[in-house]
Amino acid sequence: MKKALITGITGQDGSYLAEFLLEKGYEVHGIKRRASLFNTQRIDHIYQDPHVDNIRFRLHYGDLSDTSNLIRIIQEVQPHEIYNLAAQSHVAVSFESPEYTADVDALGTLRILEAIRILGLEKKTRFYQASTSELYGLVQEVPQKETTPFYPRSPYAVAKLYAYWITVNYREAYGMYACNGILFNHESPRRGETFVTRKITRGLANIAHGLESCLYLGNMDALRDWGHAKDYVRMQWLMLQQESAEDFVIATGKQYSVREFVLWSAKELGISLRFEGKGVEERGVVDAVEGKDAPEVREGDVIVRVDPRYFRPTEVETLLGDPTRAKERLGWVPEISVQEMCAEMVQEDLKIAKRHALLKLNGYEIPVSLE
Ligand code: NDP
Ligand code: GDR
Repeated sequence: MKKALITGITGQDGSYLAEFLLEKGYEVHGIKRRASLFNTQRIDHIYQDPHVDNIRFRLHYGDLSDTSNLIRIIQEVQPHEIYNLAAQSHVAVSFESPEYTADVDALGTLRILEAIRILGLEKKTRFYQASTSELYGLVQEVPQKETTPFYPRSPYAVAKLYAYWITVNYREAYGMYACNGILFNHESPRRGETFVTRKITRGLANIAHGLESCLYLGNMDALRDWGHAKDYVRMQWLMLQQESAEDFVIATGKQYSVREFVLWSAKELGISLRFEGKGVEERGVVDAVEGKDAPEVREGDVIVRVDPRYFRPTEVETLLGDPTRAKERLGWVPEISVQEMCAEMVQEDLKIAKRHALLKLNGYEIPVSLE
């Protein structure tokens, strides 16, 4: 039986990848950080009781900043495949915590590669590194492909640049099967609440149910190439099944603005939005409300405002990927469109908002944070 070790298993991608590998018959091991709360919501449905025999899913406490811990876990598990998905993954937060981001996202990757080498697993263990379209930052070519020069624009992207190159270096220096998936933004109902798509679907669903009154956003002109996380984890696995390790851009090849994502979400909720003004004056106005899913929004309410607090010191204005190589060599094409994904996210957040609204109606106050 093949064994996989996933760092970042409690995150969006980690949870989908774990599901995918379990379905493929793998024994799946995951590294989970110790936290004061369980923090396993995304994987609770696949959790298996460790007291039972022959389970195929195990969690290990660990942290990418802890070398000895990583060596011990990798020695214990002896994985055929390691998927390094753990990271301080929020670009804006990386400006607040640049050193921590570098430690985890850059050196964390080095620590795993070194552990593989120290343990003499270079020929046994295949390594996948979660690289990112943020490497392109200030874009040098449109669309971005594997050969496009990098120009990182945040401490997060600079840390990931180190991780990208150290992965390439270990492949070349030690003959390891180590590769980078340069993934463009991918989202899902399991997306962290502070990334823009989820912030929008969650915020508007809450507004529709009277739980919040206004959604505050930063740069709504930012352009992104958004895909669905389920499509992207399939590719992460495919990248480790090839004859030799190669780096791939994974994207949809289509680009939309944050503003468009707001409009699709509002439409799915039956709210008609109109934007007015420029910059911080920009407003979203409710024209009309249709359908019973949006009972609390009144005509004329301002429900979207720009808050410069969410602007970044250096912004990545536009990203558009060219997935031709992945299509040709891996036979990979995304199956879920961004509009379908947006609708799915809105519907899932509506369910949560409805539950919260019901609790509120019965006297239980739910704190809602839209950071
Ligand atoms: P998430 O933020 O949802 O998940 C990150 C995971 O990393 C969580 O499980 C988190 O644990 C864990 N983690 C954070 N810090 C540490 C640490 N010090 N030690 C161990 N684990 C840690 O990210 P995604 O699932 O969206 O992304 C997965 C990877 O892909 C990340 O590396 C990200 O940078 C990269 N990426 C993501 C893209 C996207 O659009 N989603 C695009 C391109 C790259 P906890 O739950 O405890 O916080
Ligand atoms: P990104 O994703 O920075 O591309 O990184 P995010 O969803 O945070 O931002 C996308 C764009 O939206 C703009 N934006 C806002 N962003 C947030 N978070 N909150 C806001 O209120 C807001 N308003 C506008 C941003 O300025 C940006 O231009 C994600 C992460 O998953 C990384 O880990 C990953 O590497 C890249 O995608 C590819």
